[in-house]
Amino acid sequence: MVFAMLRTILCLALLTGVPGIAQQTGARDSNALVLNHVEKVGALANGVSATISGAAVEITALRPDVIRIRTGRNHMLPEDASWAVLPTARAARSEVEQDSTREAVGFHTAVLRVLLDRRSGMLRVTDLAGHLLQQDVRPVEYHGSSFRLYKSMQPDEHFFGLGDKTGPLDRRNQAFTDWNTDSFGFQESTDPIYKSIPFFISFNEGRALGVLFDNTFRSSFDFGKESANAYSFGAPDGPLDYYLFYGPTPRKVIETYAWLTGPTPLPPLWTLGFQQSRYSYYPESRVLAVAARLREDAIPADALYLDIDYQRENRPFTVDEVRFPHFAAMIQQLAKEHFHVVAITDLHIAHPPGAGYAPYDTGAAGDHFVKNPDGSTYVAPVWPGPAVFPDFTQAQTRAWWGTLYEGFYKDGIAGFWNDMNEPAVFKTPTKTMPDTVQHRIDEPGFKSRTATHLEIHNVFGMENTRATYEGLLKLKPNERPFVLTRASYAGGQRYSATWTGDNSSTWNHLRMTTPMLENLGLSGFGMSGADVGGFAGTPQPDLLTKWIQLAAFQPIDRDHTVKGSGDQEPWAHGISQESIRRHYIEERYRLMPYLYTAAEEMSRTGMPIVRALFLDFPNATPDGHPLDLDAGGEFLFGPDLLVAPSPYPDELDPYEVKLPPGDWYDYWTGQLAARVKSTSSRDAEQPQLVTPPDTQRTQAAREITVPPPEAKPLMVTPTLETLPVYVRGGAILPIQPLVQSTEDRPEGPLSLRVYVPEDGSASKCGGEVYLDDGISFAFRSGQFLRMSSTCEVVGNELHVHIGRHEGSFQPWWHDLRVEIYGWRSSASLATANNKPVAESSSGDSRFAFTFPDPGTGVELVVK
Ligand code: NBV
Repeated sequence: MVFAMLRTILCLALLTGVPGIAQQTGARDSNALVLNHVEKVGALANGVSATISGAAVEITALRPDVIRIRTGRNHMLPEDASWAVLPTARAARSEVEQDSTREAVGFHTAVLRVLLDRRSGMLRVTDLAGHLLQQDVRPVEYHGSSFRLYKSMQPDEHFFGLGDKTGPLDRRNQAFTDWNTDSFGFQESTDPIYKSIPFFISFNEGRALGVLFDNTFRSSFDFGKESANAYSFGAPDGPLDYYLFYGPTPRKVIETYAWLTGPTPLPPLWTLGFQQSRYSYYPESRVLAVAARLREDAIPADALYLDIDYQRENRPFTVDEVRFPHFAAMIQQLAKEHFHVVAITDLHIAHPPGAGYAPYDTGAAGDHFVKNPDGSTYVAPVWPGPAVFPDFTQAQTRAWWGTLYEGFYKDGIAGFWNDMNEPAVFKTPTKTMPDTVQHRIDEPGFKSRTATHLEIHNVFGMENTRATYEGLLKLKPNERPFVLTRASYAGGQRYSATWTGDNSSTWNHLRMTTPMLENLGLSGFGMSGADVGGFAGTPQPDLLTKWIQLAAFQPIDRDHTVKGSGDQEPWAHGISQESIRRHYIEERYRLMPYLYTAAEEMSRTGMPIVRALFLDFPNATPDGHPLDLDAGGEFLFGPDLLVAPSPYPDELDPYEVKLPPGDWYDYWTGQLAARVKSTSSRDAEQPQLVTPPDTQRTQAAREITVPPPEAKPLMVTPTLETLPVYVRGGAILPIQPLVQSTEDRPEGPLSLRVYVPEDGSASKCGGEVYLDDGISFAFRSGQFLRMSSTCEVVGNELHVHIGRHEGSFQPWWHDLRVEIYGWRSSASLATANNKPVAESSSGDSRFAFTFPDPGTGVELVVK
């Protein structure tokens, strides 16, 4: 005790020697501690340890490109524990070379150099070429349990991530708080909202660094709002524990984040279909009528949602048998029509003791509910009235929660929706539990202990979804669970897909959808969507149409709306609107092989389906700034499609589309839309548009003279019917015949659309298709199909090499139809494995050849 006091006095004395810090930390704060005096250092095989101003510090390399920094007051490192980071990643070790000198303590790996200045305690991280990646601008400061880290911010440094927080894609000049919050009616500046994902990417001069600040308390981030040349993050309590991981490409950072926190699992195929929801469809006859209308109107669809009104008195895991007298039969009926039903199962369990309500009775018997500080059960009002809340941070409580799904899962409900799990509580100004509520922790790495709600709040939703996911897995071990959540934390993508919560039926919310989904994707949640048409309010007809168009290119495509709003199904507002909407939903189904292949890539690498442009094109500008900053609401959908909605969707004024370097084809017409040249041989190149689409519309790519006389911007004039989509030259897109549900077997060939790249080289032309049964884990034991293709211009010939089928899964197709775009118009002769094939059709912009797929590979040569 005396020792601690002396140390504090010593620290305060030292403060006076550091200009500026004394005022900022408040010299009268007896609990303040500035980590500016390196007292002891030790070399570790994988890093360094130090004592700085009485605090224990450990900096270690998990891999050559990943370092972890942990600090704790009073000579004690925080627990080596995490809800976010996988135990395998935390246990990883990489040997380092020590670099300590008289001035600095540090080490380097094969990728990174880490230096801790002995005089100031400040940390500097560079790559081995000396590029600055992160640098403290002030020593770490504690005030009691709270602390904050200040890092220098470069003039052109940009920040991405933090999940679906509102505002522009780039987080620079803004500040955010992580505190999961039920935010009905949120707007563009509302913060915090539902999720806390304390992970961001710094992107500076084309180099990306990932930062995961693994602290579940009410953390906050400031990206240059407080100070023009610093960004900062901190928390009021909890561990100072963060990970830095280097790209330099943003793709690498994303892949490393997936290594640290786990990728999104491969979703069931049906979850990529169109989903129709409302708060709430009831009674039973209405649900069946919606299903029937979707089929009658030939609007492809895969899922229907049951919101809270299917339950008896809003009690989770019950069914209102007056509204749904034949619940199980209804689900089976819908299954026959190839609809999957997703049911909401909120976490708040009704609290009617002695009423024979099994979820409460079994939960109370097992002591599974969170408590007040005096040991009594915490009871608070939510949908069912007085409710209790499972203690999801305990393994045995999660196991019990999982058993509650048994009946519904057996009835055939295909997916489950975990809403209100911030957790939302009614009739309280904080909209959640009191800070003092007690949670019990039972988790490897953590001591078994109780924690207050302040620590658990932000992971409560994620642990709710974990309990659901793991419970479903236990009930049907060979079926991929589908869980949709509103709240979560870093790593929550392992258990659930997510949506952006209660958005509104306004044009601005349509516009906000894209940056929200892009940042979610950059933050691990690649399986995400926003309520199509908007939740609060009723969309105008054109707004719903534009929204359905955009959502056809979102990972989760779910039309959903609030109670009492006007109709929001695709047929609302008459036949002409419906037919535009149908056309886009149909296109999503044609693209299903492409979309599912992108989802499979995501499940291995973490690369999201909706991607910010800088993720795939980090060097598209001369100064390395992200191209997205110039490109309005554009985004990539999978690796090869670029969607370019109007940045002002409610206006029909022409707008400029900025495309990354390369050839870009109009997805709808197949014609070359633009050839964007890189202007220098440097890596960081300024894209320059050289092929205005209007002058070259009918010509195939290879006939275009390069360079054309002048660079004109690609201007697009929006109409209600159109959403510009471009295909990357060099892509080979897999497309299937139209179906009404992912359960229907497509009839006809698999089409491979080959978009010949300008230089025709095989290295730039390729594509893949992945397929499996869409539902089980059989793919893990080889029952999948992967087929890779490339194309190459060889003299006057185009060679399309279609790879053999890898894996044992039998596809639905027998024939392949290769469509070729951007090839000279006289082509009509082709051979497949040396046998002549007739041209099956040709149009303005394409030639097509259909032939059997032997599964062992095909060499198609077009002359
Ligand atoms: O369960 C009802 C709604 C649901 O439809 C919505 O998607 C959630 O975000 N839920 C919120 C509860 C209250 C909404 C006002």
